[in-house]
Amino acid sequence: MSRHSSVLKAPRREAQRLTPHPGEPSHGPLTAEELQLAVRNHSMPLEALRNDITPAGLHYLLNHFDIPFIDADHWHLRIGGAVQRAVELSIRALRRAPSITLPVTLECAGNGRSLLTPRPLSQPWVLEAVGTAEWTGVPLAYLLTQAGVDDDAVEVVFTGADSGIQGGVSQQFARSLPIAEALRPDVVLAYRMNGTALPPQHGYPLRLVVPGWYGMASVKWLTSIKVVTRPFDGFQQQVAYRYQQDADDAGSPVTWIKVRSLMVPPGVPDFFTRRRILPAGPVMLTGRAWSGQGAVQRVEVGIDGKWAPAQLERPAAPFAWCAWSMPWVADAGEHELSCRATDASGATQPLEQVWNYQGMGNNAVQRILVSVE
Ligand SMILES: Nc1nc2c(c(=O)[nH]1)N[C@H]1C(S)=C(S)[C@@H](COP(=O)(O)O)O[C@H]1N2
Ligand SMILES: [Mo]
Repeated sequence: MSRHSSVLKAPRREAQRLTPHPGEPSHGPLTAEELQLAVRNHSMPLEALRNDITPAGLHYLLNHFDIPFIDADHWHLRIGGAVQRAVELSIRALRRAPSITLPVTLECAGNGRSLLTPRPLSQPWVLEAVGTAEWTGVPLAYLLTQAGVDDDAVEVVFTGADSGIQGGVSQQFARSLPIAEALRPDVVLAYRMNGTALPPQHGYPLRLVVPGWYGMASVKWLTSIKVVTRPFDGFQQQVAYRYQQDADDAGSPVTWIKVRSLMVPPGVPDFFTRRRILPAGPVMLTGRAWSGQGAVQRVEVGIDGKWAPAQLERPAAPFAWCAWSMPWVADAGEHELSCRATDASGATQPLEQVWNYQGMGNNAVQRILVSVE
């Protein structure tokens, strides 16, 4: 018996040794596994920062497992657990319920990960894992109130239809929210994105959208909502999405989006290096800024390390990004452009990366090299 099981275990150990351990930091070049994830999960091209609302096809995408194939006619949302009236709702019933529409900036918590040294092995985002869509759906609070949340409830667990294995753990993608967050009036169960049906890759037929929180909270392909009386200990809650110093550090949970700004790279790119080339003279530098921790209050633009305030527009909604602009007269030569936002909590983007083991919340300032001719 023991001989048999050791024979069975041997190839598995081998496989573990050959496959890079996700999350393990690397000083090496990009791996085939990272490339594989990068082509499945795309970011938003920086030029799309010009749009108030990101067209669905340009919105960033992050799917841990496969996109589930769901027939909405046979799909139901279960709401249960510590509630007085458990229900099962069809998509038609959800579309008949009161709805809200609101623009929300979503950003992946791993945005900026590939810029860290050493680099945590996972989806290798650069800077642009962000997008702002207009989400339409039923306020979660409406359905929870109808179901009647028990007094001893502490969290609400959201489970998606997608499943797979991560960190050796077989799972359906699931995340929880504290009760108080779940009852916020702007947390929405969305069945429309930018005025049309949710695309398959963004959670068809129904997803959660939690304004202000990093993207992992906004569970896609929802199948069940369960009110619980103990904190949820699922993989995506207790193991993934934590600010940790090393593998053994319990760390702290990733929650609200940190303040960040990005600039539309001016001029035109060199195809392969993406380095920018632009003519000398006046140019309007533009971009967007956002934060889940308080309204953006200031954006500064750095030209070769000298900072000056940009003009800020009002955001369309509390958790939608705001536009900023600053005129610059480009003189011939090589320049480094950057931008840095500060929010109402007083938080400012760091000039240097703050490293953590999973590569979470790296909101260090963007730097763009330009050649002015
Ligand atoms: N069911 C499910 N929901 C999910 C995910 C997932 O893999 N499965 N990824 C999460 C993560 S990490 C992010 S950043 C956002 C991305 O949403 P988007 O692809 O619509 O931009 O979805 C979240 N919801
Ligand atoms: Mo994410």
